[in-house]
Amino acid sequence: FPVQEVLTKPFEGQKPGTSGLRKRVKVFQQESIFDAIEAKGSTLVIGGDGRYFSPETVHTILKIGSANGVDRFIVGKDSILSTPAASNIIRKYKAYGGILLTASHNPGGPDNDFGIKYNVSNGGPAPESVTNKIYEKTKTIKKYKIINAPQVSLDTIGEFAYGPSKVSIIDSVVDYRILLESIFDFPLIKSFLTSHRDNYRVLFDGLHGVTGPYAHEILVSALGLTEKSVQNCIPLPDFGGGHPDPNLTYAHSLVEVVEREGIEFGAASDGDGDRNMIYGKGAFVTPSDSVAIIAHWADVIPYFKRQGGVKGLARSMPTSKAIDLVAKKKGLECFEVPTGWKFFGNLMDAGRLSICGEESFGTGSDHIREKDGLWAVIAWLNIIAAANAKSPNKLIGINDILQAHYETYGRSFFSRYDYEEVPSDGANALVAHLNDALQTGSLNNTARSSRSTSTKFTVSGLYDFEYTDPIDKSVSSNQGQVITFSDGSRVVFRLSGTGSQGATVRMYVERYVPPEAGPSELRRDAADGLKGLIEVALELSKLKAFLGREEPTVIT
Ligand code: VG1
Ligand code: CO
Repeated sequence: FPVQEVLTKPFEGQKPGTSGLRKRVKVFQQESIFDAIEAKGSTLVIGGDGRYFSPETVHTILKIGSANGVDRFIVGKDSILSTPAASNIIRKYKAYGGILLTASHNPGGPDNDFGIKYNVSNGGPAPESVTNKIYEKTKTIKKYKIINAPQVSLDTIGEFAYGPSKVSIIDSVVDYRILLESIFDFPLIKSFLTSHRDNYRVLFDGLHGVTGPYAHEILVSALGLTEKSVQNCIPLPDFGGGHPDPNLTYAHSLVEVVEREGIEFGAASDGDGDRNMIYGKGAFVTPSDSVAIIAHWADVIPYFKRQGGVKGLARSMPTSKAIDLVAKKKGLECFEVPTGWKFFGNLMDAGRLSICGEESFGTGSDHIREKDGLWAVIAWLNIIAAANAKSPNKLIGINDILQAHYETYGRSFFSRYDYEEVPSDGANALVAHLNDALQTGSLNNTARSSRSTSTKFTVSGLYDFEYTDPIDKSVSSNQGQVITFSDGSRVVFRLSGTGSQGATVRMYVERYVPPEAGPSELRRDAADGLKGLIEVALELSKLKAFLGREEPTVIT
């Protein structure tokens, strides 16, 4: 297998975003990962969500990686490894890094998206120092090395020589099951679910993403649920034409069945398995609450007991401050990082962070270095089983857990408006408008009343979020513009870093209501509780005029 050098040229627009590089399949070119890392003599993990173009890309990576001196490739069978499973494999087998073929929840297929995430040896997404280096190489690349090896089959578990390297095809799910079994109280969950087969039903929807086989293994094989408790659990290259994003808009296949059959506990995950949604009949858990609740209940999860308790908590900046209140009550450190899981890794590696989350349906802990969809689902089942063990006479469900939480901590009403694929000019003008207000202070102390609710909101400040990593002191600027109000409410504007077409603007709104407000206030519908603030935010930002959009594409 002689190594050949192939001439090439730089391609534009290869800068990895919030979580890897995402492009339409048709424009996906090549990446310069191997020029930016020291792969020689190393072990690399390869996997992904099984989307269209994945097997072809695995072969390309094997050929280029081998020519660059990679010693061993650990590849998920059929090129499948969920993002959390891959993070676990990298850590468990002490690999140098991993290449994940996924564009997460973006639709797949020949006319949709493909993507590449590169993870480093702690199992987490490459930090900006690494992605910047890769990006620099994409701008100057002139040639790459490749060996001319024949295609190998990815569908049989086993080990074989590949040019100068070795390839191990591994079972995609077994290590992950072992991991979750070591974290949660499986016997407790299993006994609760088996004794409530008829009045506490579970439904998991894989949305034809990568999580299906994992969910089947854990819910059916390990926890003893019936086949009826999982649906859409066969990974498909185009996700069955769907949009594998676990929220109330895109996961309608779950919402429909949960509502129709009155299922008590429903859940879904995204294309690559790192996101989750918890949704039972009439009970939606907003991700910002979900992570706060898991943190509150952490002592029923054996993993955290074994660790000697929870070390610290964290959230991404736009995520609601519900978790901050749990941290305060428990006397724990709480960090606010920019959007993107890569910012949690250093804190975890330094032993200062155990549980964290993002409003975008990402929840996780330091058991790996990625957000973890099924981890969150099983965490919730563990909490529900534990709560019921303490309540022999009344069945405790999702809503009971939520209401009890609000009564203790108060409630942070939270919502996100996404304006997808808007013209870049409009998005930039919106950013400029807010920057101007920031510099001149023109919005400070302006009071606006919402027309429909007549609640008054007074601007108390406006800033551009910048983060200094407490561990390596690296600085990330321009991570979102925040307007704060005198009642503690806040609105955040951010440009998405994961889109593949045009610009996507996200507006995040948060309003806190203390426990004293009483049950009827605390129980309000989120849209209702936020109505006034949203009106004021849209007016102050002039968003509709800048973006030329009346309504957002998605509301979560
Ligand atoms: C979005 C989310 C962010 C998340 C990222 C990757 O990024 O807002 O919270 O970490 O997706 O998730 P952005 O830049 O578009 O807002 V995944 O499951 O798509 O890897
Ligand atoms: Co994802």
